[in-house]
Amino acid sequence: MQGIDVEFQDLNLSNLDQTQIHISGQIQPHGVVLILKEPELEILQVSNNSYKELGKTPESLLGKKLEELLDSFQVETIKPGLSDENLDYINPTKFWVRRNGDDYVVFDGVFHRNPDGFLILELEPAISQENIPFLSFYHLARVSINQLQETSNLQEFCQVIVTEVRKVTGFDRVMLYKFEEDNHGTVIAEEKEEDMEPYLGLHYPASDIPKPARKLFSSNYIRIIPDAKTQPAELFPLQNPIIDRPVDLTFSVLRSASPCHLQYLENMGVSASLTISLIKDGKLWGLIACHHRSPKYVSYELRKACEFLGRVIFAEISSREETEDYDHRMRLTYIRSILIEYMSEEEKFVDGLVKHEPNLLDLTNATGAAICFGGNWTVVGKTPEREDLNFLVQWLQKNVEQEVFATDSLPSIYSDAQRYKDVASGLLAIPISQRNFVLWFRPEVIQTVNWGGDPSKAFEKSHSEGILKLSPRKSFELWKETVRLKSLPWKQVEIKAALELRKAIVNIVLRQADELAQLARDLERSNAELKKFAYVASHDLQEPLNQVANYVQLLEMRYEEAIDEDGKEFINYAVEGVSLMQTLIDDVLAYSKVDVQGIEFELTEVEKSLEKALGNLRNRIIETKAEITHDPLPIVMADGTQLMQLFQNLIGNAIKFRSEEPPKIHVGTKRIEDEWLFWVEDNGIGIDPQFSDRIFVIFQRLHTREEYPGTGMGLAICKKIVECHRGRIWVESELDRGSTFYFTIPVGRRERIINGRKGQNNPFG
Ligand code: BLA
Repeated sequence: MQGIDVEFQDLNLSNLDQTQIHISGQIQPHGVVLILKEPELEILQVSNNSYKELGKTPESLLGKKLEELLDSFQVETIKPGLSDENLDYINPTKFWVRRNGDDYVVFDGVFHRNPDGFLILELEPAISQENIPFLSFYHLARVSINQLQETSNLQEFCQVIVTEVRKVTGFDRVMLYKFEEDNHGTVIAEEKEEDMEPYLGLHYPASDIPKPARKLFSSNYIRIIPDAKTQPAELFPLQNPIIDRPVDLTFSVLRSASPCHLQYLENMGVSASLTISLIKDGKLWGLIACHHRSPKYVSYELRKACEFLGRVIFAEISSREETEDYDHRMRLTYIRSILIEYMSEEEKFVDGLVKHEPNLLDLTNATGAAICFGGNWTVVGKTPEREDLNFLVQWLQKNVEQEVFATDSLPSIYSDAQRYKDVASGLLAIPISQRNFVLWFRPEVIQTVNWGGDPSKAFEKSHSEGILKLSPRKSFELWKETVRLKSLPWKQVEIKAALELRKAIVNIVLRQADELAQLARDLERSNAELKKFAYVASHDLQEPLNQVANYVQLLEMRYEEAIDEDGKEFINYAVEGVSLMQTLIDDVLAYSKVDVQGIEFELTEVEKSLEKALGNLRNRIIETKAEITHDPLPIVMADGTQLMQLFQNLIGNAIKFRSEEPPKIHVGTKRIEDEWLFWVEDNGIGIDPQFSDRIFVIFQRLHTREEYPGTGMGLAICKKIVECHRGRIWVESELDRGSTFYFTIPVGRRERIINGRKGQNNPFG
């Protein structure tokens, strides 16, 4: 609201919201209010216009019983009705009051019990000329409802309501006033005298009908001000003698409207008004507001008929609104179910939301959408730049706690968004978890809103006798506002659809996390089993194996004479078997020992590891006349012993699977981005490419043991070593053309260095 400084604005609004209009003690002077004590119906308070209306001074009535005013015959007829909770059955009752001699006045008497527990009788002069015979509720409602059923849309329907209400009440102007989300309101249908200025389509600020007033309308469905210009009457005494304070007049039909509102009506040129509340789902949805330029009295029956009409008709409005929503809702439900299906079919559920038709955009009728998941953005349609998205998410993390957040004016609450208002003036967001979000966007749509008077000057302040007084604006002339930085609003069904999608995503993410955890558990279990096996192998198998070896040797020594050639051959087989088993056990042990936790990362000179491996292979190198060369080798973060074992296995294989020629082996290296690539190239027998994956699998052999001895564990161990260093290993080869084994080792990363046990003075930091 421009033109009003913040402090003053706050002061005003809180004033507006605290006015206690229901306990003012003031009533409209065309009727008389009596506060009664039950069961004797003693008069505790009476409005101070009693002499004018009833010919009796307030003082003369206090402490008297009701029958002294109305005579006992009339009171006896209503007494049975008063014993009922629901006083509607006796409302209204016609009462004859003798003013003077034979001067009788007829009143419509209406009873209610107020929140303090008092019985309140309100007497309004009966209006005989309004006693239209065809005016039964049934007739009124039937005519109107028949009309209503012929209308096809909500707009037309609202128009029929105002036409019908105007027809039966004769007000100069009848409007349907609908409250918006922020409590400001719009006239959505109007029927009026031709010479009056139209209010149709105009918006009115929330402060025109302050919160206490709106609250009252939710319990009191119909209110009349027949003459806004009269001076109110007051209850006498003002304080109720039993509770020592003014009584609550919430449900009173004669309660005087607040001076502010009376001024409002005067400024609008209105003398009489009738207002009917329209309640949907327990909330004030709107009002039927009737204006008359001159004073106008409306009988209790007619008012009730209008209230009835309002309720019946409004039930129909609600159900129409819902049907209009229904088709949209069904379509969104359908889209959601398809998205869920896509999500569960895709490997990454996010792809399911954007790759197909319909996609995320269709779910909320957005022009852009972005998903932040696991630190990555996936976008569809028009969205802000990644960098802007990152900042936006940070802002959401700080400011949004609920499961769904929607705004049609992001730039007005997050100023950064002004730069990209053309794609994201509207934002609908669902947090999936602390860091993961789905966001939908809508562009700015510049709109013109027509206000009934300048909304920034909705009311004025004035000081009289040191008291701050608020008065409504004088001019209700059309005031055009250009609204910028706003998108079309998100509909409730769309927000709900987003919320439903959130549930589905959360389920999918949870399920995937569950599957991952299960995989990790399986892996851990198989590792544990392997370790257990290795332990058993090394201890339990070793014992009997030693025993077999020892006894076979003993047999050979002691019975050398007795055993023939065949027997010796058999013993040899047994010894070979034992030694093969020994190697197998050693290899399985070696394999099981390679695991991430066991790795000692440190700065390792690769050359040193290679040299050690060559040292271990010395005999075989000499035997086979192998020629081994290498590039200058780097320093890497690795476990030196395992690196040595890796080279030993790879070079050992190159020698073992040599061709006719003496082996020529080269160890090469090259830095590729943040990895070191190493290779061991030989001129051996090569490997058929179809087996290039199989050779790395535990216990897999391509050749018989007779051709090439070994357990088939070597390359499996190599693979495990490389993988524990977060690298990859593969082979490129062709039969008879030699093989090249490649593997990578990532260059040392900072976190690894910091977490590493011995890596304090590291050159890669
Ligand atoms: C009440 N204000 C109302 C009511 C309406 C409006 C319909 C209910 C009237 C009733 O219950 O009989 C406003 N009337 C409108 C609007 C249109 C219309 C928007 O015809 C549009 C066509 N109002 C102000 C300011 C104050 C204020 C500045 O503008 C307070 C300082 C107060 N309005 C106010 C109060 C009531 C009210 C207190 C309740 C009246 C009462 O029941 O006592």
